[in-house]
Amino acid sequence: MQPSHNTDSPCPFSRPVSVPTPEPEFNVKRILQTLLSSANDSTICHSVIPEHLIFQLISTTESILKQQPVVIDLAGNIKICGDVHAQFLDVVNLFKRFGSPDRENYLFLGDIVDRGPQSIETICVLFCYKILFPENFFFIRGNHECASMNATFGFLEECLQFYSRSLWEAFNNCFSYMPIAAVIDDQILCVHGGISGETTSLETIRAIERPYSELTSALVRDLLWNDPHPSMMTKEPSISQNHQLTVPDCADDTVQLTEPPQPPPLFSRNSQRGSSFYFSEQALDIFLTENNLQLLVRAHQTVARGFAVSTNLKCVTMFSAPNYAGVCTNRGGVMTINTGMHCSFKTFKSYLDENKEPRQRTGGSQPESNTQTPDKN
Ligand SMILES: [Mn+2]
Repeated sequence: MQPSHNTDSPCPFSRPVSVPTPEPEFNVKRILQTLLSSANDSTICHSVIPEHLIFQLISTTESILKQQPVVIDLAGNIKICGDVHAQFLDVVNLFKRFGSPDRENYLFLGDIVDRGPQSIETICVLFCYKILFPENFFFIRGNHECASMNATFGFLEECLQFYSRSLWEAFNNCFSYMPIAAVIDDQILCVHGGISGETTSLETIRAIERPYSELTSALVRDLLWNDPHPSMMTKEPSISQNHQLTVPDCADDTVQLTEPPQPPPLFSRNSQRGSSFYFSEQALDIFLTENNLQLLVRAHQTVARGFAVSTNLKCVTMFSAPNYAGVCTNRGGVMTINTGMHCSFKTFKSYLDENKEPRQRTGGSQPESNTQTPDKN
């Protein structure tokens, strides 16, 4: 399929991806249209896609993921989104507001499922776009694209309620082939969590073999789970609809930093999350320098403005689930990287914020409300 993008493909793969010849009934455009139409209703529509077609969405997506590397190299001209956490209406709204994936290039930084009300519809829409535009639409894996997490935080429950356990298992098998990182124009590293104390080499990350699991690899777990040390995220830029940050022009940053008495160690235990680590500004400097990179873009943490820039301008956190879990007042953020590595940020309110009418549920019995404390993304 030839995408109608008005920009060059962000994916400089030498070989085009081949999409398997679909069975006659398996019409991805029609499935996508059904999903998008269901978001127009005033009700939450579950089960709008028959299960056998979702199995085909999964197997087709998986075959594409297997043809692309575990670290994807992309060109500029791309929009980057953080966690969306099953907030299907907000994802559809995001595409309406910032451009449909049939025209714009996208990279989602994982945590697509769990927490919110519509994991299945959200991941299916992203899989449809991946199949339709395999070299222009991308996502990497978050810690919730792991069975150990999504068995507990909503996805399994939704699969059992509206489909089956075997569908949940097929999704998770597919997730184990998701890329774990992206590199944009050889300058910007994108992961869900952060860098790892296991390696300072991007080549080691490129060598991760699939299928892979966070349960068997400390490196994978770190990339999915780690956070920047709080000392480097204390200054957020003043909020605006279109904050401008030029990368890599960091040389004349004139912010006066008060040095803490003891800089944090390169990696330290994150007592809030329990089993993951903070990486320090110095650790990030070492990783970026050794790999000739300028910037880390990651997700994984709720940030009030939808995006947060570190004090040294070398770490950006994106979060794209506005009004997260219905209990936070945060906005969602979208980062745009243009050619020339010019980065800009835009924010958006939640669909529910703009449409105050509460939605009714159809398509199955009432699921239990999802009110887990949204502290661990
Ligand atoms: Mn996360």
